[in-house]
Order: sequence, then C-alpha cells, then structure tokens
Amino acid sequence: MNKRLSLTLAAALTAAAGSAALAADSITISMDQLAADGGMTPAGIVVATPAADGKGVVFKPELKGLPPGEHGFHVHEKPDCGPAEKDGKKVPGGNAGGHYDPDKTGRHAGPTGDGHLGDLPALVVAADGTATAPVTAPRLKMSDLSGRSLMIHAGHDNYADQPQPLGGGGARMLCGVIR
Ligand SMILES: [Cu+2]
Ligand SMILES: [Zn+2]
Repeated sequence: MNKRLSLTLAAALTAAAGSAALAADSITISMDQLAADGGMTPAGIVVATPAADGKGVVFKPELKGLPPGEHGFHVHEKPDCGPAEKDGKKVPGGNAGGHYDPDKTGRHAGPTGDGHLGDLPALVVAADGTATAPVTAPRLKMSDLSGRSLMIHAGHDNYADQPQPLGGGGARMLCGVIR
C-alpha cells in the first residue's frame, strides 16, 4: 500500500469512528405499561439526545394508548421497572426507587428547581392518546442517564412536595430502563 492511499484510508476510518460516536450520543429507551399485577406491555419509546445548545437533554417520546393530559415524568434512580412488594401487595414500578437525586437534596422541586436532578418537565399526552412533544430537561447531562430508569406517572406534576409529595403524580404508569 502506498503512503497516500494509507493516509486516505486512515482519514476515512477516523471519520467513520467520529460518526459512530455521534450516533452513540442518543439513547433509545423502550417504555412498558405497568399493570397492577406487575405485568409489563410495550408502549413505545423515548429517545434521549443532548440539547442543541449543549444545555440539558431532550426526551422525544413516541408513545400511544395513554390517558390524555399532563403526566409526571422523572428519571428514577435504579435500572429496574419491576414491582416492589409492600404490605403483601405489588407496587408497579416500585423497584425503580426514588427520583434521581445525586446531591441528596430530598426535595421534589421540578425541572428548573434545586431539588431532585431527575425532575423533568411534565409529559403531555394529546387527546388521541399519543405523546410526541419533546421534553427538555435543562439541568441533566447525557452522562446522568445510563443505569437509571425513566418513569411516567398516572397523575400530573406540580413540581413541589405540597399538597402531595413528589408532585402528586401518584401511581407509576409507564417505565423504561435506561441502558
Ligand atoms: Cu417518578
Ligand atoms: Zn422529584
């Protein structure tokens, strides 16, 4: 192989490696609907990518069959969507643990607050039951995501611990492990 050809080849390989690294910047999360008995049914995906301005993470949902309206949307601390047992009953999604809170603030303060880092802007489901509107979390980094889970709650999120704890979202409705 002559020198020029090997240099061209090296440049091509470097370019290929570069585009592979770019593709790896997005994470596709498979979401499951959580049943009361602990069962799980696939409900679509959410794709996480770095925000274009370099600040935060954009979550782009492709989900259907959901109750219309706003739903609490959080990164939870553990990569497990299975049910937990409490007082002899199954709690869907309980194994995901609490909201991702690396600074141990112990406070649910919403996407722009100074509490849980896993507090995302609410997910909006349209009247036809689909969710496609992107959600931008300004304080998160892509490096916060792997090894955690993404959760959508049955109820809304008021970004506070009053009048109900954790924004009042209640039951865990959809969950996906973030690989
Ligand atoms: Cu949650
Ligand atoms: Zn929270």
